[in-house]
Amino acid sequence: MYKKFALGLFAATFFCSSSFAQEVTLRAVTAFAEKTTYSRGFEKFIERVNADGKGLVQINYIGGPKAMPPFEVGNALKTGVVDIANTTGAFTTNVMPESDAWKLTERPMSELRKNGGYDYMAKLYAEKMNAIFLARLVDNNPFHLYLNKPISAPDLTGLKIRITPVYRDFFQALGATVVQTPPGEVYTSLERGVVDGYGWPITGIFDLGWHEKTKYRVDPGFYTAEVSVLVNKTTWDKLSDAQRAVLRKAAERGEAEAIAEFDAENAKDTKRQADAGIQTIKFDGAAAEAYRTKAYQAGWDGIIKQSPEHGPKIREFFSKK
Ligand code: 173
Repeated sequence: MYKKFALGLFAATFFCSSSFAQEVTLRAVTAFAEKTTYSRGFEKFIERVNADGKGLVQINYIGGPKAMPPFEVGNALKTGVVDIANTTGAFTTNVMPESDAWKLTERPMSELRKNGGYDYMAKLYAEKMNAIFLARLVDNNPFHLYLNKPISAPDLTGLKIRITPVYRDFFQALGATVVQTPPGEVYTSLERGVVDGYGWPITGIFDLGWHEKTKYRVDPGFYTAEVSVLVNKTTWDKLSDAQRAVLRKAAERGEAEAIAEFDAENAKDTKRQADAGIQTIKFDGAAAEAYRTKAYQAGWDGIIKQSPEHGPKIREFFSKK
């Protein structure tokens, strides 16, 4: 697979060193399984580009984690092994630690594009990942803790929980022992009892059958999931204005649709989980408030520790407090 990528890259560099005069085909990967919740927005984006971009720009969808491990996508994009990627900040912290901060946004992208928050992050993506942050396709979609052992207070002492960087600081602050895995290893980890629970958003647990191995969901949720389309900047710089316009148009539509789309999806999957027999462990009132406050506190502490230079600035743009 990688050899094929590398040859393609060589050919692209050799034959079109300055710009893509004719129709160009861009290679795309997604960090989430194909045709599942967190790839769907990207697949719609690709359809729109391929419909609109005839004679200008086309996307060759190589696929998901079977083609490339999720935690390698950031580096593959940076080095130009792929031209476009659908991924989340938690999967690209090896290239840019600040990317995981999107989970802490308390303002929609429409506002962040005006208040300087988008520009600040876009500059970091360009500098650290050689990437254009084109569009956020997932927003308004809280994360939750899912468990197979009941808890009566927000205390995870003695429990082993599957994480990504999204949940690490918060679940550790609650006393958990954490184990990082890509989504593709969650099912077997639950099945073998390697973990007692996992972090994941409110939507998507049915995609890979995890509902079969899940007893409880803890409410309330916390943060908001982010999945976005990134473009290799070297590739982007070679595109014509017309080619970029095709990508921008599909990106803007996708980003504009995300909030309403996830309003509907969140409600749908909440009901589906209840129907599947997943019980809720619910913290109310002051306990819920304390749980969420702790989540954001631990989250920001983690980002600022990873990036003392940019973390505090990003917090000013993203946070309500
Ligand atoms: O849990 C995860 O794998 C994760 O970090 C994530 C991020 C965004 C959407 C879905 C999952």
